[in-house]
Formats: sequence, structure tokens, C-alpha cells
Amino acid sequence: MKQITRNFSISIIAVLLLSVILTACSQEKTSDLTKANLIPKPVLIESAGGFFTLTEHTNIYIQDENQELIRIGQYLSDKLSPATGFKTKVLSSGKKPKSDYIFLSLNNDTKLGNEAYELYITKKGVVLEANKPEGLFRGVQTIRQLLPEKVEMKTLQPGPWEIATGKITDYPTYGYRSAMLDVVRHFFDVDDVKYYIDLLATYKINTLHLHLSDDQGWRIEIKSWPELTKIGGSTEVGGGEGGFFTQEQYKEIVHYADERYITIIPEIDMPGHTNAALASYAELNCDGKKKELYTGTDVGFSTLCTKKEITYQFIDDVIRELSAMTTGDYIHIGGDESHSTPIEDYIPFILKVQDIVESHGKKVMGWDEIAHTQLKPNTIVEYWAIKENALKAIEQDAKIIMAPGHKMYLDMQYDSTTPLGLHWAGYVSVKDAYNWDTDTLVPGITKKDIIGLESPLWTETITNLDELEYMVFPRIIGHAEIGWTPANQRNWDEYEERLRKHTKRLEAMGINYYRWYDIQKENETK
Ligand code: TNX
Repeated sequence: MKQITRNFSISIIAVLLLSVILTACSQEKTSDLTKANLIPKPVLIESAGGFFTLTEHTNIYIQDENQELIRIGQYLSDKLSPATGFKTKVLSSGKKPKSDYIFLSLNNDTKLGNEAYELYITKKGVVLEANKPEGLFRGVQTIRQLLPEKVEMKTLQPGPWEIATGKITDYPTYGYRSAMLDVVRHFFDVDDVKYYIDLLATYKINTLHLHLSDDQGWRIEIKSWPELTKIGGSTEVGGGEGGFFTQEQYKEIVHYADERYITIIPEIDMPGHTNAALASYAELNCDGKKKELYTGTDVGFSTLCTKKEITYQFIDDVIRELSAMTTGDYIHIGGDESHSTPIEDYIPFILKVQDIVESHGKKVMGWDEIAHTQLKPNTIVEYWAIKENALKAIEQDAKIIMAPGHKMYLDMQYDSTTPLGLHWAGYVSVKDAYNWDTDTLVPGITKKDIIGLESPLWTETITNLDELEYMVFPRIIGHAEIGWTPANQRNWDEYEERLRKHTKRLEAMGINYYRWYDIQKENETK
């Protein structure tokens, strides 16, 4: 008898413990939609005070037979199924059913822009409306975040899967919300890049700039210049084996990104940052001799031979092949840190390269140094270091992307103890990354000049996805909010609280994020 009572008490304790753990792990449940923990924070939320519950009877309905909407519906269903275990179907339906629905529809309402969406959540179902499919796709990310965070887990989790009722009206502040990944200093393969694209999509980021060539490597197959990848692609920082994307693989990345409404902007950096090309082809060098491959981290020592005709033939071939694989409007030509190119050579070089890009039907983007030259209309200048350059660009009516190193460089250490990263632009804490405004940071660069922002990750010190996640998260989430949420609705203290709650979602997603909060506490008690 005693034994039975003992076993019974042990089971009760076990059940109690389990429920404590489960409650601790789950999102605070609230029927007040305005309290939903969303990043980036939506523009407008109204609460209706009830709950919609996603069940095994819920299906995703889309208007008509629109293939693009079917694909978005399927994306959502695929996100929901591992944790819920529901086989949420995607069905075509002229109108919204009576209950148990997530209904995706296009409303032809242009006033809030192409990425805007509206969500109407009632006890019976969820209606997601947008002017364009990309707006629906952004709204789908909000639906994911409205569900308990365990929805992000890859294993079956217990419900209930509730969403507070109400209405969300949402649209971005900036049309260009980007990340940059340096796949040169350390190579990241197709699966890595796809994985990163999915993470970016979660935070409504709409552009991925890929840094494809530099001193240490050439990462994109160019069929007319095969040695670029054969020789130039064969190593990386530290002397590892490097790698490159074949054109087929590259197209696969572009397609994968396009399906997530993320535009890929390819960068071929020139005339500096070109040692890998100079090591691949003797004729690109002024002295006609191949350079040695380089696996260190210095910058500013290489330059294409700006006086040779073959240099422009080479660039024309590269840009032609690259443009043919590029679905977006822009090609990034680098142009930074060309310390080995005299300015009198740099200026005509950039002018010629702009013409080449234009001749292949694309527009030019470049680092802020390109503003030393006369810019073509529609050129975009990426401000990373020197504000005088950005101001020169503005004088020429170019648009600016904000990527200031001391706020946005994801390869900067969080503080002096961060085991990875550099600090030439200073330490960039989670607060530094969030607590600023794009249009007041630099006097003279104002809202009308800025089309958006970009979070670069240079990879001299970053060798794999775990390390990437550690440097990127959570800073990029803050950048995503700066790009999306109006500045007057942002506030660090409120954001930090939201972000702290959001870490449970990062954990559910399996992201190796930097635990800034624990580290802050540790430093305080020291
Ligand atoms: C500067 S930012 C560079 C890169 C380096 C980076 C390291 C820019 C346009 N050029 O070549 O990788 O610093 O933080």
C-alpha cells in the first residue's frame, strides 16, 4: 500500500513538474492582439478580445486557381505541419468558407503598397488580404509569429494553437530591407544560403546582396572565363578549400529567393578586392603575370589593370553572364577600398563599368566611394563609412542605402569579449544596432534620399552557420524592425522586452543567437 501511494505521489509530482515546464516554455497567452509579441512591430493593431483556434479541421483557402497564391498557402502549411501535426490543406475557393479557415486573397487595394497586408482574425478564421502576393507572403510571417512559439519546432508539440482576434494593418517604412552575405572570405554553399534566405524571410527582409568576388576568392561560375572559379575559387581565408556556385546553382538560389519575395543582388567587387581574378588570369595584370592566391585578411592591395582593353572585355563578359541570371534590376559593382588604384584611373574605370552594366539592361549599385565619379541616373550608393561620399551621391540625385559600419555591420563584435568578429567600426551591441534612426544619423542624409538599409556580414572570422547565427542574431532583427516599423513607433526599452520574449521563438527555431541579456547581467554582477 505504502509503495502504491509513493508511486502515485511521484507520478503527481512528475505531472506537476511537466506542466510547470510546459507553461514556462509557452508564450504568455493573451486574448489582447495588441499584446502579441511581433517583430517587426506592425503599424496598426486592433484587438477584439477573443481567440481563433487552429485545429486539424483548419484549411488554407485561396481565391481561384492562382498558382502563386497556392504556393504561398503551401509555404504556410509546410511551416505549420511539423509542430502541429495537422495536414493543413491548401484549397481553391471563390469565397471564404463558414469556419476553420485561413483565407488568402488579393484585394487590389494599392494605397498601402505592394508589401502591405491586412489580417482580420475572428473566432471563425483568419483572412489575410493584400494588393500583391508579396504582401500576402509578408502577412504569412505575421501569422507564424501570432501562433505560440513552439509552432517553429520541428517535432510534434501539444496545442492549443490559438491566435488572439482583431485586425492588423501593416506596411513597411522602407522598400529596401536587405542583408549582405560575404561568401568569399569563407564560402557558404547553396544550402547555407537557402537556410539564410528563410531566416531573412521570417523578418520580412526583401533583399539579399551576395558578395561574390574578392581578394580571397571568386565564387560564381563565368563560362567565358573558367579559370576564375577553377583557380580563384579554390581557397578562402585561412587556406580552406573555398568553393563556388555553378550557374545552375546560382539560378537555384535566385529562384528560391524569388519565391520568398527576396531579390538577390550580386556583387562583383572592382577595381580593388580582385586578387582572386588576378591570380586566375595573367592578362588582367598590368605586368602580365599572375598573382599568388591570397588567404589573409588585408584589404586595399589589389587592382584590376584599368588601362588595358582586356580588362573591360573581361568585365563585359562577367556582367553579361551575371545579368542573364539576375532577376532583379541591380548589379553591385563594389568600388570600395581601391587603395591601389590612383583616383585618376578609378574615376574613368567606374564610368566605363557603369556603361557596361547599363548595356546589359541593369542598374548600378556600389559602395559609397563610387560617388567620386559622375553617377548614372538610378544609381544606388551604399553608405558604409564616409559620409562625404554619401553627400556627393545625394548631390547627384542618387539614392542611398544605409549600411553604417558602427550600427549595421554584423561582423563587428558585440563587445570586447565576443570571440568572433572585428571591431574597426567599434563594438555594436544589440542596443546600438537598434537604437538609432536612418534619417537622423548623418546630417545631410535625410528621409527623401534613403531607400532603405542593409546589414552586411563580412566573413573573415565567420566560418559556418553556427557562427553566422551568433553574429547575426539578434542584431538583424532590430535592423528588420528599423526598416519596417515607423521610427515614431520604436523605442528601445519596449523593443528589448519584446526581443527578450522573442528569444523563445529563436530557441524554437534552433538559432544560435547571442545571449545579450545574460551577458549584460553577468557584466553587471562582476
Ligand atoms: C570593409 S565594408 C570592407 C570589407 C571587409 C570589411 C570587414 C566594405 C565596403 N569593405 O572588405 O570585409 O570591412 O569588416
